[in-house]
Amino acid sequence: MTTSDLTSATIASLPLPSSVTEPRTPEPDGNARRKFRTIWISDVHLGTKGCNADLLIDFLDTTDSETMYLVGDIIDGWRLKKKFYWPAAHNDIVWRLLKRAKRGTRIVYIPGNHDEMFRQFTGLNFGGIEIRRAAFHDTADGRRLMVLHGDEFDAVMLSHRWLAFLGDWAYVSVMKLNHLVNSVRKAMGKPYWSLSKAAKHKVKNAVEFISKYEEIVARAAGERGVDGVVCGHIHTAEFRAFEHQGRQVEYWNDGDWVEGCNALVEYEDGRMEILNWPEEMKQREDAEASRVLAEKGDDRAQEAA
Ligand SMILES: [Mn+2]
Repeated sequence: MTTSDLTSATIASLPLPSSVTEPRTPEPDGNARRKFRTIWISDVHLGTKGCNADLLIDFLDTTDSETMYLVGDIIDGWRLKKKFYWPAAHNDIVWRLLKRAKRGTRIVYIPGNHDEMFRQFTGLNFGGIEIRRAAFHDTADGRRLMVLHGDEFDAVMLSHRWLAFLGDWAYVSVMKLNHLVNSVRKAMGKPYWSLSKAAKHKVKNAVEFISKYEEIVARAAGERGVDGVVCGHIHTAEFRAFEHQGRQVEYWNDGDWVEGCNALVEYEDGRMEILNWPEEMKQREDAEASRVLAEKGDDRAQEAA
């Protein structure tokens, strides 16, 4: 066969794998999507078993926005390097993001520490997805928000991380001690001694760590002179209002898709909200169930008439 035999018909008949052009789970048509001005998601950790890919696919299939920020740790390069794990659903997510950009959503990807290999491409554009080290977002009501992943503050948090480690060490020690003490108590015929005090100590340490992180990030935003900050990294969705030199500074964390499954959204008027996707799905299913029930009720009423 010469090259001239390679007509377009021959090329068209070549068996191309369908996964190249279409996702495993087909994308539903886009008319019924909830429209937002902006969507922020982060800490998806594609390439790990922890990623709740099906929930994220549901989120992507039922929402749309003018702008979308991918606020880091979208792909977990650290884990992928150790062990390759890439199910079809993870491909479907990448496919959907590229498709979204093609449909006209402005997508800004700010790599985090787990996908830092993409930071070298800062300023470039892949399939309509802009790669940035950080970004500034102007809300519809005129607030300026700094958008970054948030690992930038790890060095500042180091002393506090030691505190958290200490808490952990203390907890493990107390557990061991608790076991020993209770063996002795049991031998002496005495009842079990509660662990709750030690557990509370550990929880208190984690809460203090998160609280301190939020404070440090908000202060950095305040020093930059912006109205607020959007970040991810610590897998804890949160809104807090801080005061910095007599001005209000907003702290928004868009959460993660490993534990919480949250997204941060901005409505057309600039109002912002943290969505918990499992809750949103439940509300949608409940609404659907009551709609079906109401229809059945109507049918019965008609039958009776
Ligand atoms: Mn991170």
